[in-house]
Formats: sequence, structure tokens, C-alpha cells
Amino acid sequence: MSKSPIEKALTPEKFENLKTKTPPTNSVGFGALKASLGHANKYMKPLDALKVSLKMNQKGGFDCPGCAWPDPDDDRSAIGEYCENGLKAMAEEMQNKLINREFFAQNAVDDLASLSDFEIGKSGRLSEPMYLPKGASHYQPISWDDAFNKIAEHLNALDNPDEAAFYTSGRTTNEAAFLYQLFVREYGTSNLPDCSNMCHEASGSALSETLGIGKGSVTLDDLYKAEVVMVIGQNPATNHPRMLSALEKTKKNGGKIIAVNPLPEAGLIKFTDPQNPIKMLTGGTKLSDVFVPITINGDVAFFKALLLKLLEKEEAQGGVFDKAFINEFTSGYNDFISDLKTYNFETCLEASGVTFETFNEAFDLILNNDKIIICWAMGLTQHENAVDNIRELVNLLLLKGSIGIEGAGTCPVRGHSNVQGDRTVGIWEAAPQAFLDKIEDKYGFKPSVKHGYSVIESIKAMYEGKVKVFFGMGGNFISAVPDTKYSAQALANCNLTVHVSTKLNRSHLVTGQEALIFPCLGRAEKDYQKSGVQTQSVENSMGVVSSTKGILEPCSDDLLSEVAVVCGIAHATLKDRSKINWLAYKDDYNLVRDDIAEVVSGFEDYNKKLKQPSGFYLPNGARVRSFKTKTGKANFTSNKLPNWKLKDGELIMMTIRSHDQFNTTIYGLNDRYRGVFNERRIVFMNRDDMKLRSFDEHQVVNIKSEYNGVIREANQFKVVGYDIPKNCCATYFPETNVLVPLDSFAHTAKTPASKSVRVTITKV
Ligand SMILES: Nc1nc2c(c(=O)[nH]1)N[C@H]1C(S)=C(S)[C@@H](COP(=O)(O)OP(=O)(O)OC[C@H]3O[C@@H](n4cnc5c(=O)[nH]c(N)nc54)[C@H](O)[C@@H]3O)O[C@H]1N2
Ligand SMILES: Nc1nc2c(c(=O)[nH]1)N[C@H]1C(S)=C(S)[C@@H](COP(=O)(O)OP(=O)(O)OC[C@H]3O[C@@H](n4cnc5c(=O)[nH]c(N)nc54)[C@H](O)[C@@H]3O)O[C@H]1N2
Ligand code: SF4
Ligand SMILES: [Mo]
Repeated sequence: MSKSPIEKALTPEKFENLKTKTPPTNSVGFGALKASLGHANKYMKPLDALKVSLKMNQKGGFDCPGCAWPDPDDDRSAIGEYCENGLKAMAEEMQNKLINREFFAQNAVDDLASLSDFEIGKSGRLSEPMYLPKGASHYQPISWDDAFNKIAEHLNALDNPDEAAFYTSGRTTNEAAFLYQLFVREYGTSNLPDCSNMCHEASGSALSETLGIGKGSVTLDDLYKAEVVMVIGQNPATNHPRMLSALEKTKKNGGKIIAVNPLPEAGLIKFTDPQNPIKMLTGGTKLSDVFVPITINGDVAFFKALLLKLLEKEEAQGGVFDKAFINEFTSGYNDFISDLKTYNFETCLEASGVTFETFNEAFDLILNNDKIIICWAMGLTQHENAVDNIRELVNLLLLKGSIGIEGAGTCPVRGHSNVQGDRTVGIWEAAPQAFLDKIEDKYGFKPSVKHGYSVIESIKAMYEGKVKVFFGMGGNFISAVPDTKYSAQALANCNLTVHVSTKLNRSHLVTGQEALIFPCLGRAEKDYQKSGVQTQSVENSMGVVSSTKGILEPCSDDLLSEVAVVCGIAHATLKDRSKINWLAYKDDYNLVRDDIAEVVSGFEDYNKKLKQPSGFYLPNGARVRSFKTKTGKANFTSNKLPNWKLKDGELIMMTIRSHDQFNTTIYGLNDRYRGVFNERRIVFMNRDDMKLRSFDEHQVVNIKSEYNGVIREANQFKVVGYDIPKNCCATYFPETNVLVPLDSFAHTAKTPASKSVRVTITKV
């Protein structure tokens, strides 16, 4: 009997061979270099590994397909401007094994679904378009033209364009993303869910409301010049490794670092720059001056405690708040202060789980400095009150006047290499009217002004039969989204699911009645078109747009670029209905950039500016104290303490990344910096919580979450005793996404609350 969509969506419940060691405090150094080069040489052609390591993140080279951390504007290391995980991302993308029609003929979809995510990823690069007909057990080859026509048929058969949803992951370049959203809008819908909905959406919501721009305000140079950098809810050693080189510079210039995290993450404590041979021998820099082991979701409480103490000092001695800044540039100060006064310091401190002593160390640094930068990632954005987390940190910066001056400001650290750029050029289910008006002016059609579906809304709509065609531009939707079982059924309810991908993943296996796989070029590959090898562009986490151009030969002749895929689909679907000459764009991407220059503000003279070796900065109001909010000022906000309570025996669980994965792509089975080897089905627990339940080390357990009366289960995990606050636990994403309720998401932003899942854990 064939497998159900749910069976195919779940990661197999099999154990590898767990080994644990005491976690190191130091990150990078020899271990990292060895790991990355080993990985690259194992999976890539040897010469390719060398070529990419010399060109990655260099001016005129190609942009690392890993995270969105910026490259230095000026000096770049000649040895290579990349990190261990950047090279792993590259090796994964350019692996020398190919998947073709023989592979799919030999392996039924059901059989592939029995593999672990690690095994699926290691099958190789996709090399030709494939089609899964209704009722078939195996994918079969299809020509590009037939595949385009197949999508066109499905899209044109829908009663309403809103019956299709078009997802984007964050690797898509500006050129491809702009054309993609343009096609979706001309087709007639705003259903553009993206990975950002699950990632920094809460940051975007909170920052737009308070500071008038949904992006961070600082540059790398600010980071070097800060007096205090708070790194909160973020694990840079794994997820943004080169950020540690920047923090090392901050320290060298006399800056202090506060790390706020339930886990004592390795790189936050100590770091050795692999590009610095002397440091590698002498043992690295101690990074954090204060480590604050906060309880999961204790952040609003922690910020409130800081705010209350600052207020107390201001009232006692004055000179703590930047009154001149507050008067001239902000709105809502009095309401904010009256609301703050309704809270009690001790209650807040207790709710944060932080001791008075540690709190005071952090507080002194905040009190005595003004050039403060706050950096954050998923530890703040994936909670029901995620927007409050970020609004509260903005309150702190506003009180101190720590915004729009050198060395101070907001730094949401973005995930995928171009997730920020995708949003800038229009991948947004709730795009501003001004942007839609520009599209109408330029192209002469009226885009739908109705807000489209975000990720969570798309899943519901598919489940309920309101969306019948799902299209994924990159990404691995089924493994990335919450509530795996419900979401699998949602996808299975579709008529057609389509994925543009570099590599095979679980989303190709949990399909609608019919499915298509479109294999595309990766970042490092040359994109040959009529006018020559194309250059594309991306925007990093600090708003710098720069060029990226592949250097390796494509791994197969049958790959198309994402731009060419969009043009092909748009042409086949819209035909004479279109006001746009779709096929012209793919011959010369300069034409796409000319259009972006007209439609998206900040991109004037795009083609010219892109030729500057380090790219160019987009305008950023918050950086210069020009706050484009509804009030015309930076807004203080009042935020409540979260009021959830754990039931007896419950723990709060965060789903996090190991050191050997990029989201749903599993590079390997180790989490070296946390001392875990050869296993991913683990749950990190406080040793007192283990004792209470009579759990041994490596105890085999099942995990249950209960939300609004619905129980979700994930079985077969091993317990690892860890330095994590009591009542908290941690597991890896995506193995436990099945436990994350679809209805538990950030207010306003709808980011799934995958860092605060209430669970019970029992022995098997
Ligand atoms: N190598 C690698 N790089 C990546 C990725 C990857 O998977 N692998 N993913 C990319 C993407 S898309 C993203 S979004 C980023 C993600 O980058 P991160 O946000 O660093 O990734 P997570 O593993 O989700 O880690 C969240 C951190 O927040 C902490 N945390 C969890 N809950 C709380 C909380 O309630 N309060 C506080 N203060 N801390 C908390 C966790 O202990 C952990 O250290 O990385 C990007 N870069
Ligand atoms: N429980 C839990 N769930 C989470 C998170 C969490 O912390 N906890 N984090 C969330 C976050 S922050 C994010 S960003 C999402 C990530 O969600 P996604 O972006 O959907 O997932 P990825 O794993 O990054 O996607 C990997 C796939 O992208 C394809 N790919 C890689 N490079 C390219 C390319 O250049 N072009 C194309 N077309 N395809 C490419 C490959 O086929 C690969 O299999 O997951 C979210 N889900
Ligand atoms: S820090 Fe991020 S962008 Fe830079 S090399 Fe590493 S993975 Fe790539
Ligand atoms: Mo992300």
C-alpha cells in the first residue's frame, strides 16, 4: 500500500549512533577549517572547491549562498572571505553527484520518503525537469516546454487567481524575485508567502511600526565602533559565523558584548578567527563580557527589568535618558513611561529567569554607554509575543538615544543570503500601496490590492481547498513549516505542486495530485544567456546591494536559471493577455534591473551602481533619524509580559539549528559546538528536570505538545543533559516541527512560534 502524505512528510524515527562530549567554549579555529575543507573535498570536485573558496564573497565574485551576513566594504581577506558553513553551503550546492531520470525510475516517491533528510540531500543535484502524473508512483522526465504548458493549463483552469499560492525561499536573487512577483501580480493574485513569514517577519512588523523601516539600521562599521553590543536570541558561531570576526573587532576597539541566550553557545563565549594564524595558535578572544542565561521567552521581562532600573536611575539622578533625542525625534514617551510604571522590577526579573547579579552586570553596561547595538535572530522572532520582544528592545534604544548615531542601532540578523532583497523587490503578500501603484504606472495592469496569504494562511487555504496550485521558488516548504501532519494534508489537497530547486528535498515527495520539479542553476554556476554570462544581485542583512556572478560550469546542460523559469512560465500562462515582453528579460538581465530601477525606490541607476566593487547602500531612514512612521517620529510602545503558564510537568521547548544544517538541508549529523555527535533525534534538558523525571543520559523518550486541546506527538528522541535553564528544553528543527501548532504564531506578524512550544516528555 502506498504511503499517506503524512507518512511521507515525517522524518523517519530511526536512531543513528549518539555520542556526547562536554561542549567546547571556543568556536572556529582549526576544528572549523578542517571540517569545512573536509566537507568540500568530500562532496565537490577538488578543483571546484579551490575555485569557489577563492572567489566566494570577493568583489566581482559570487555571493555566498549561506546566510545574509555582510561582506566588509573595504579590506577582504585574500585567503578567502568565507566561513566553515559558507563552504559547506557551497559544497552541498555543487556536489558532484547528479540525480537524473534513471534515479527517479529506480526510486519510487514512497521509497525516497523513507530516507532521512540527510540521505535525501546527499542523493545529489537535480539535473533535468521531472513530472509526477496523477496516481503515479515514480517521477518521469518532461521537457521544459511541456512543463511550462502544464503549469499554464492548471493556472488558467482555476476559477480565480487567488486559488494559487507562490512561495519564495530567500536565496532567489533580486532579478528573479522581481520578475516572479511581477508575474504573480499580473496573473492576478498577491498570494506570495515567503520564508520571511517564518523568520524575521516579526522584526519587520515591529521595526516598521516603531522606526519606519522594516530593516536594521546599522552598518558593519557601526558594529566595530559600538560601546556595547547585545547579541540576543541568536547563535552566530553556527548561523552567522563571520559575525564573530566583526565582534572581535568591536572588542579590539574597546566595545563590550552581552550575550542573552538560554544556551551558553560556544562562539558567544570565545572565538578564534580562522583567517588569523596567530590567534589560532594562541587560543582566541573571549567574546562575551556578560552571559545572561535567560529562560525561553523571558526576553520582554528582561527588557522590562532593564527599562525599570533605567527609569529608577533617571528619576534619582537624571542624565540617563537622552531627553533631547526623545523630545525631538520620538512619540509616545509619556504613555510608555506610565505603562512601564505599572510593572514591578522583581516580578520582571523573576519571569526572565536571570539572577540579580548577572542582571546587574548587563545593566551597568547599558547604563554607562550610549553607543549600543542590539543584534537578534530567531530566539526573539519565533514566539507568540515576538513583535513585543522587538518593540521592547526598540524602547530601550530610544530611551538611550541609541539610534541613528555612529556605533548604535538595530541589527536584526537575517537568515538566507537574499531574504532581505526578495522583500525589497516585492516578494510580499502585503506589499505597500505605493509599490503596487508603481507597478501599475510602469506596466499598465492593476495588481490585486487585497492582501494575499502568508505561509500560515496558505497552509490553511490549501487544507480547505481554497488554494489548489502551490508553487515553490526554492525552499523546502513541508519541512520548514509548522504542524507537519496538517501541512502535509494541505499540500496533498492541491491539484498541482511545483518546486524550483537545486536539490531533492522532502517537498518533492509530499505532493499534490500532480507534481513538477524544475532544476535550476546554483549561485556558483555560470548563467549563460543570449547576451553572455549574466550577473545578478543580492541585498545583505545591512542593506548593501552587490553583484553575484557564477564561476563554475553548470552541473547539467538541462538546468535553467530562476529568471528563465519565471519568464517561461509567465509567457506560457499569460500569452497575449500579458502587457510584458517576458522572453526579452531572460536574454539580458540588465533589462530587469532597468525595470527595478523605475519601480523600487533606492535602485535608481541600478546597473551603474552595481558596478561599484562593494555594491551600494540602500537608503535607510532610521540610520539618519528620519523615521517614516505614521506619526513621523520614532514610536515608543507598551508591551505586556507574556501570560502563559506551564502546566505541571510541562516544559517550554525551542526548536533550533544544529551546527551541521542549513535549515532543512542537513550537512551532517554532528552538532560539534554543543558536543553532540552522530544524532539529530535528541532533546537537550536541564539535569534537574531529568532527575525529576528519572531520566538517564540518552534516555529514549517521546514528546507531546498540547495546544487548545489538540495533542501532537513526536516519538523516539534521546535526552542529552545540558546547561539550559530549568523548565526549558531544545530540539532540532525540522524533526520536531510536527509539534508546532499552526495556530500558535506571533500576533501581527504570524511567525510560527517555533521557539515556545509547550511539551511533556515521557519515557518510551
Ligand atoms: N549554518 C547555518 N547558517 C544559517 C542557517 C542554518 O540553518 N545553518 N539558517 C539561516 C536562517 S534562515 C536563519 S533565520 C538564521 C537563524 O539563526 P539563529 O536565530 O541564530 O538560529 P536558531 O538555531 O534558530 O537559534 C536561535 C538562538 O536563539 C536562542 N533562543 C531560543 N529561544 C530563545 C528565547 O526565548 N530567548 C532568547 N534570548 N534566546 C532564545 C537559541 O538558544 C539559539 O541560540 O541563520 C541563517 N544561517
Ligand atoms: N521549527 C522550526 N521551523 C522553522 C524554523 C525554526 O527555527 N524552527 N526556521 C524557519 C526559518 S527562519 C526559515 S528561513 C525557514 C526556511 O525554509 P525554506 O527556505 O523553505 O527552507 P530551506 O531549507 O532553506 O530550503 C532548502 C531547499 O532550497 C533549495 N535551494 C537551495 N538553493 C537554491 C537556489 O539557489 N534556488 C532554488 N530555486 N532553490 C534552492 C534546495 O532544493 C533545498 O532543498 O524554515 C522555518 N522553519
Ligand atoms: S557568514 Fe554567512 S555569508 Fe558569510 S561565509 Fe559564512 S555562511 Fe556565507
Ligand atoms: Mo530564516
